[in-house]
Amino acid sequence: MAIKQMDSANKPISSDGRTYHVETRPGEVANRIVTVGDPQRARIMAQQLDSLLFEHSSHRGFLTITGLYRGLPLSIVAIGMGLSMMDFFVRETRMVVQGPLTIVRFGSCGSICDAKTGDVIIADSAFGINRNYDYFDTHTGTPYRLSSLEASDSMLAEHLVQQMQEHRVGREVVRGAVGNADSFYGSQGRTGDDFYDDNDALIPAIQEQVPGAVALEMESHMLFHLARMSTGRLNAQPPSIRAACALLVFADRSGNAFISPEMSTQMVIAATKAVFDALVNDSPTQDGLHPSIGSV
Ligand code: R1P
Ligand code: URA
Repeated sequence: MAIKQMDSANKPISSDGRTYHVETRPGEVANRIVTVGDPQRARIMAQQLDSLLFEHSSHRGFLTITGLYRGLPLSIVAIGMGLSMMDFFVRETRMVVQGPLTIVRFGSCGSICDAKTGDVIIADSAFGINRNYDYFDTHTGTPYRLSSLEASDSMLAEHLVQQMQEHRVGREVVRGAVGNADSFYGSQGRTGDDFYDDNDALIPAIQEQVPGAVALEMESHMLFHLARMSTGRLNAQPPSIRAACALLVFADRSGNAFISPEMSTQMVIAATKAVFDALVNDSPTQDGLHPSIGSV
């Protein structure tokens, strides 16, 4: 798609009403959203919607698919990877959807607890793991900074646990705190000789400093933080966004194992209805799709 003229620098919206990066506009995105990293995962999940209403791939790599599930509008948005992509997605989606938003991140992670590949992790909370750039010059402080915990929406997380168990997804459903790293490599404690990362002690430090830390990934803390900040002003109530996160264990960091492509696809297929059902069984949200949206 050709890049469109934007109407402002503060909140760029194109002449046809689309946000600059995600490229959706009012009426195209549902109040219930599943966000994933991998667009292929979004397409596999979309096959379990009852009908498709809308699909758009943005020039910056966001894929939005909206359809009906059990008669209710539901969107799946693939965002790619990392904190910035989650930030673009949450903020630009907030610009185009009216009323409360309920967002479930359905992603993959590396386990730093007993959970093995094929298990499911539900985040009760998330914390940030950020590279301390100054440390690499000054050697003062620590090479990585851990933030305090940011809670998920407890009711939504509970629905995810129940649905994963009801749909018998994975061997075990494990709950705990998820570390949201700013890299797949250095700040998740992956070691090697190409870069100076000083991260040999990172995973043990996380396990010591964050009791209940179960997994590492790259978006959940940003999602939970923005959800809590979705009040607009300090201490205003209530937030307009509620968020939770379900993760498939792709990497077992203590056992040094990685999931097979076949098993990861099977698990996505098995978990899709659990994630959808958790969203539609959650407290009713306003349904704000534009009536002009037809079938795709
Ligand atoms: C890294 O491989 C990616 O996988 C995880 C991480 O958070 C990161 O985005 O999640 P997704 O599978 O949802 O992308
Ligand atoms: N995603 C991550 O961010 N880390 C892992 O180890 C596996 C998936």
